[in-house]
Amino acid sequence: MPSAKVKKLLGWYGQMVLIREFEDACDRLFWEEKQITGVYLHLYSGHEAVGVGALAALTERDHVITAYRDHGIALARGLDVGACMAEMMGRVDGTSGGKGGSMHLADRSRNFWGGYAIVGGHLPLAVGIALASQYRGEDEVTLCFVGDGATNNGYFHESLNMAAIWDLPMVWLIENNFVAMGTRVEKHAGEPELHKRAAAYGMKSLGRVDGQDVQAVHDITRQAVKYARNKGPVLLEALTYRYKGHGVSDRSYDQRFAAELAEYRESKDPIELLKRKLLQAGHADETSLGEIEAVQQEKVKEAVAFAAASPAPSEEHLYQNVYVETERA
Ligand SMILES: Cc1ncc(C[n+]2csc(CCOP(=O)(O)OP(=O)(O)O)c2C)c(N)n1
Repeated sequence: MPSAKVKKLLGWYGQMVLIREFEDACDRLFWEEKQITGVYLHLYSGHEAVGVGALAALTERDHVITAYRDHGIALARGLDVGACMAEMMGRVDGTSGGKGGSMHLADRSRNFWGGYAIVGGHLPLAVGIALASQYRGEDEVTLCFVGDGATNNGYFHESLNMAAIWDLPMVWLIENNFVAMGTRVEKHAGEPELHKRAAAYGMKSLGRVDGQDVQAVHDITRQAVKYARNKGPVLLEALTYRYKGHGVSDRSYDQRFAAELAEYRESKDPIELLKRKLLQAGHADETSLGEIEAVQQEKVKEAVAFAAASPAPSEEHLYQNVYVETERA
């Protein structure tokens, strides 16, 4: 029987493979099979260790919110794979009834608040969620993922400032993949060491972590969550790498960043790094990891079949969740 620690690592391996497989399927469903349509599809491939490592540091009662690169975070939070895929395809069984699409996965039952398209727009919402926890005296932490580009948005300043002055129980986790659409962090940020921004708000910073190392991300996020639960907000920065273009409309990323992409894929891939660690420590062999991979591939296959069989929302759905129904006195 594997120890609890090994079980945890194997679980993370499975989650990371699930995310990679899910994103590969989305890519295929968009470009080849044309079952995912529209102009927005931002894949999480390459970032897996950040989402998986960080979310493993939360309890179920904690809250999670992110931007539009949300598939991997939704899956790591345990959202139903079929419902996520149905949302991608705009089907009624999707997490948002098929009306949100790729950028708007959400599930209140898991305290996963989405999925937001406006850069930085979810940061004030994160403050609101954490303020509600504090106001109600609930022992909950809000984890907010932030893109490197989003740190230059006015929302970032206002939200971190408010979190600091109100001592809100929150963790701000910057996923620095070095590029905002196509602009490198050194070109878009006056201070490219983004974790240093905490100083401007008198906020606790835990500095930078290697976002390709799932264990390292987990350890530092655990520390951050503990601090946030007892003392107040924390900022930390994970260095990671995006394998695909900004979204499906970004067609030249592969050529522009070819050398760096190859380097990450060959020697810094988060899944391969964990695989190597498991093999070297004798915690797993190729066969047992292959079995885990096959289970995740099957899950994605079933999710695609489930989504394909789900109908599109009807005209009546168009009017649902638009206005709050209230009783008139
Ligand atoms: C307020 C606003 N400005 C601009 C955009 C267009 N836009 C979409 S994503 C993006 C870049 C954000 O990059 P980053 O925060 O680093 O996230 P990443 O895509 O790397 O995950 C921009 C400028 C937008 N959606 N919202």
